[in-house]
Amino acid sequence: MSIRENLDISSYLVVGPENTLGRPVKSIVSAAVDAGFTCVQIRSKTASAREMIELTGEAADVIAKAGKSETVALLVDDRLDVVLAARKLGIKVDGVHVGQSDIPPEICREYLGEDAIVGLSARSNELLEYVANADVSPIDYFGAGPLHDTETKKDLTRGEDGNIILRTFDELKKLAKISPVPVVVGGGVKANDLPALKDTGVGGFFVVSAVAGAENPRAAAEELRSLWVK
Ligand code: TZP
Ligand code: MG
Repeated sequence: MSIRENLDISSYLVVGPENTLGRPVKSIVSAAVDAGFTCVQIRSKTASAREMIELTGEAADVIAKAGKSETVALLVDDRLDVVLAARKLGIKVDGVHVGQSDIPPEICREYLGEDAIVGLSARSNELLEYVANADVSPIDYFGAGPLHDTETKKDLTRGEDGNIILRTFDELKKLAKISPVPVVVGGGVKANDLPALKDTGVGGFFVVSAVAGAENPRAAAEELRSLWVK
């Protein structure tokens, strides 16, 4: 079975060099993978293409050394070019995650092929209506958020009142019911959110700071993972 068919978005680490308090990205990836995280996304708004390729290669090595290349998916945020270049260099990278203003998912699918994973951030305003009507044929999952305000993403969508649009657990419950593809939720997610988040029926959580910014990333990842699977 391909990793696409095996896709498990239940515990999803998003990480780049700006999130790790100076520690190597690969050490954070290693902590999460050992703790049982199921997806890793390399995301950086500061790294060059070359650095992104290198970080992706390091993450792929960590996942391979853990014997999890067929079960833990490795994606890159935004950068279809980085995924294509990494693949050319022989790096096992499984797909791309794009947002509403990035390369359209159907184009990512065309370049990456049927076995790749393509994730899409759902629109923030009128989320339920958007997801109910979206063409999900090129994508494997929706990312939705934020649950809370977060320093990690600066361009969060604001409503007419000027406040950041946050997701409620009620809304996520409805979203989980109507979405034709699994939904992974993030944005300020911490361990104490997980019981209620799991109750909504969504497919999983994604975190940056709760692991990459933790004093002990391994212990933090283990706590998050065990709260999700219990
Ligand atoms: N997309 C929506 S919120 C977010 C992304 C990438 C950042 C989440 O980071 P954190 O540190 O877990 O709040
Ligand atoms: Mg993006």
